[in-house]
Formats: sequence, structure tokens, C-alpha cells
Amino acid sequence: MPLTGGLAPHLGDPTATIDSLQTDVFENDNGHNQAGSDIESEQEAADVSENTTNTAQGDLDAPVPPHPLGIKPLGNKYLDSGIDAKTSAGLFQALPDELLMHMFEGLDRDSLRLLGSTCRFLYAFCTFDELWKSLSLEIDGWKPPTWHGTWRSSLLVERRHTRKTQTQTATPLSDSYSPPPPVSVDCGRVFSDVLHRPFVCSYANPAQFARGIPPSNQIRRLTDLSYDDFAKSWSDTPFVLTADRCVKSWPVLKNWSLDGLRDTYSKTAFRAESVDWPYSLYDQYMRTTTDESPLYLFDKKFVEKMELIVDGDSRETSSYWKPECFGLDLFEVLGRQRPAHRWLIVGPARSGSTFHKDPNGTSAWNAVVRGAKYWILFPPGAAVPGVYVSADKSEVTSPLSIAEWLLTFHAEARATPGCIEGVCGEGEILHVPSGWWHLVVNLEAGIALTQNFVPRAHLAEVLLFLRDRPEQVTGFARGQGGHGAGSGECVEDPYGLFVERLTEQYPELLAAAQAEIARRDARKKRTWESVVHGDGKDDDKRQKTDEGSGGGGFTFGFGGDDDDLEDEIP
Ligand SMILES: O=C(O)CCC(=O)C(=O)O
Ligand SMILES: [Fe+2]
Repeated sequence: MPLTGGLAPHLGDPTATIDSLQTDVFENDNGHNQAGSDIESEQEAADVSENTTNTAQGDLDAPVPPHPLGIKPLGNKYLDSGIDAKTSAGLFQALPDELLMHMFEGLDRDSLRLLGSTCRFLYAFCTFDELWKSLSLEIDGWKPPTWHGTWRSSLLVERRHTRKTQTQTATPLSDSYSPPPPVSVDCGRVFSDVLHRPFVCSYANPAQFARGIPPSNQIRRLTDLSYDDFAKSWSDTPFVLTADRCVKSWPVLKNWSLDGLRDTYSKTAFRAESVDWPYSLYDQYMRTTTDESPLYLFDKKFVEKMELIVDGDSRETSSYWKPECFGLDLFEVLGRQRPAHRWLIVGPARSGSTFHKDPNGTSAWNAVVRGAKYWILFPPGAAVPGVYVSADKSEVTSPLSIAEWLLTFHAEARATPGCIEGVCGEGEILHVPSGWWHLVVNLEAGIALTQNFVPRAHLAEVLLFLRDRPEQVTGFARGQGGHGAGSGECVEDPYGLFVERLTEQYPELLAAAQAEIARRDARKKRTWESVVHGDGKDDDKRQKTDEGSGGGGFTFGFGGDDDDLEDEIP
């Protein structure tokens, strides 16, 4: 069941109450066919996508309702004959809204609260919940006892409780504590894109972007896949496995539900971005949030926390196990020293992952246990619309939320060569090949399990990543002064350790990967020399079409499949 319906009781009703703590402010100032695999028809794939999304989301073309406070887009100001609320904002009216928002990001709780009580325009800005989200997340270990619908309410209720306990006159704050009755403030004459656009984004139904996928973009849907076929034909191609026998028999697929997780793990703390919250609190948040970018539960220690057995000796006692088709995961040679590699993912509709490539050159599988996810992927060398990568590739700047990217760039992205899209539903598993860009959005509230791995076909990429980009290597437990995030034993030299273990356990695979690396190094050197000495032999290769990676993605490369060749060119 989608949770979007439970988002904001006030959606569609501009006069409805906004936030349960306005009384504090105004009244008393307290507080995504080959080799023997079965492939479903494109029509079938399209049906899956439409059905999943329709069931999930209701009317996709519903207009955006009025803002709960009545705030309107800036353009409306020029058609409105009444008074612009900004004219009451004193000296602030001289400044553009973007700058005002930037300034208000620097205010503390009290200043925001007080400034917000001066006029309707500033009230609209100072109650903007993203400001309160930032304030809350800045507090180390912040964890409200219960979720009060918005970041602002949750932070102010908590503070009021803290104040009362400090003055000894406290009545203990229980889960049944109810905030004071709401006060409605009409901000109908506030005209601001800075405030209105995030509301439009938070209301955007992600299912609309999963509709009408062009047949050439449709991700391949395989009913079943053997390891031999994966190794021979599919390790460079994204696909959805729809009926993997192994995954279909996972106990977690049968047993897990959002209600079940809440009932069983209510007190267990899980990582959601920068906070560790008891599951019950995250559940309350997830079921009611209207955040443009909902906080996403992404926990790498879930196996220990939930006392699960993964890939156990017997399937009777295991909670789930690796799908067989992906074969040997070469990072297993690292044992407890391998980097973080598996995560439990839980989130509401609209939550998801902005464009990125997976860490250390690894490939990944992502299994939907409950819900449905829309995926959009691009081959390694593609230039993804709206995504900017720093020269050393260490930083990906996708300044936009998932919703804003979808609203602004989805149509362009869909028409960009190399684009692959699709919906992965319950009991299905999606393969992300090494180096592929991907953005993922949940079409409904759901649960997923993901694992990063090193297949034989991509050993060279991973070795090259560890060797040539040590500062971008992530997930290994590091010693003092290190920046890793792994939970295993410390690793100072990931490349060295990986080579050492491969030498012991898989010398032939290592030798083959090293021969491949040597060929790439030699090609890179020749390319560099031709650029430096200007013989022009490579000029006609500069506009590379990335056919090798399955999609015809266009990039300014230098031939071959090495997306890192570009690194050497200043
Ligand atoms: O389910 C998702 O949000 C995608 C997760 C993902 O891309 C990842 O784990 O790298
Ligand atoms: Fe990923």
C-alpha cells in the first residue's frame, strides 16, 4: 500500500491547519536475448511497469493542489492586484528570496521562531520545514521521543519537554503527549518560488516518470539466468531477474513487511543518513513525511542488529542468500576485511538514491522485498543530464533532489543515448554493472536488500580503482586518521591486500586481470604520447560511442572502454 495517501492531511485544503506548534510562536512563545535466457516480451515489461505504478499511485495526472499555507508561485504576484506580503518584511524585502533562504539557514531555533512571528511573509519562510530539518540533523544524536509530523514540531515539542524537565515542573513527556491546538495562518499573499517549488517537488508522484518507457530504453527482464550465461553475456548489462528460484524462496521475502519490521524491531536503532533512530521512530516518520527528499534508512550493520543468518550452511536456518547467477564474489577473499557490502534499505514513496556509481568499481544486485522501485541507468562513459562530475571524478554534483531532477531532466535523459529504465517489483532483483550511473526512486513505501560484489568480468576495473584512486576508495575499516566506514578489521592498503589475497587464492584470475590492466596502461600511454606529440592519429576517436557497454552513450573519450583514459588528459 502506498503511503503517499497518508502524507499530509492538509494537502488540497489551503485553509487547513499547518503545524501543530504555531501556538508556541504566536501565543505564548513557548516552544533501475541472449544465451539461453528467457526474456519477457517488451509488452509484458511495459505492463509490469504500468500495473505496478498504477496500483501504487492512483491518479498520476492530478494537478498539484494549493500549498497548505496558501503560498503561491512568484509569477502569480504579477497577476494579483492585492498586497504582496513581502512588503511587510521591512529591510528583508530588498533581498531576493534565494538569498533570504540562505541567510535563514544560519539562524538558530529561537531566532527562526521569533523572526517567524513578525509577519506572514517571514512566517512562511521561518516555518519552512527544510530549515528545521537542517537544524534538527545538526544536533548530535538528535532523536525525538515521537515523530510529530514535521521536523519543526518534533524539534519544538522535544525542546519544550527539555525545558520543563529543567525547571522541575515537568509533566513527563509520554508517547501520548499532544501538542497545543494548531493555529492557521493564511499566507495567500506570499509569492515565492523558493517556498512553492519544494512543495511541488514533494507532491510530484514518481510513478509518472515510470510510464511510457520507450522500448529501446526498457531494461531487459529475464525470468531466470545461469551463472554461465551471466559470465558470458550479461555482466556488462543492467537487467531485472523476475523469477530467480533462489530469491523467490528467501524467507525474508515471505516474512518481511513494513508492519512486521515495526513490530519486531521497534527499539533497534538503524542508520538513516546521518541519524541512528529506533525503527519505531523511523516508521512514524516514514508514514507521515512530506519531505522533498525523505530520510532514507540505509543500514550496513542490519545483519548483526537483526540477528539474521545470511548465506548460512543450510537454507533452513538462513534468512536469505546470494542469488547464484552472479557467481563468485572476489571481494570474499578479503574475509572480515572486505569493505561494507550489504545494506538493508527502507523508505517511503519518493525516497531513493540520487545519481551515483557504486563504490570501488563494484557491481551490485538490489532485491525488492516489499514495494517497487523505478530505476534509470546510464553506461559508464555517458554524460548524464543534470549531473556534473569533478575533473578527478571524486565528486558528483547533482545539486537537485530526486524529484527536482525528475521534473527538470527526466525527459532529456530519456532521449539521451544509453538510457536504460525500468521498474523492479516485489521478489525481483536488479543488476547494476560496474561503473554504471543510476538513480533510483521508490514508487511506494518498501523494503530492499542490496549487495555489492566483484564478478570475474570486472576484476580489472576494481583493481584499477583501488590502485589509481586510493583517495576515492570507500567502505574499508581504516586505522586512526583514516576515513573508511567498514565494520571489519582495519585495512591500510586495500589494493595491496586484495592483490596479496588474490595471489594466494586465485592466481590465474589475478594474472588475467593484470594482463588486461597492462594492455589498458599501454593504450593510455600511447594515447597520452599522441596527444603530447600531436600526431593526430587519435583525433577521430575522440567522440566515443559507448557501444561496448550496451547503450550508445556519447562522451568525449579516447576510444576503448576505459572511461578513466580521460583522467590522463589535462
Ligand atoms: O534502492 C536504492 O535506493 C538504490 C540503492 C543503490 O543504488 C545502492 O545501494 O548503491
Ligand atoms: Fe548504487
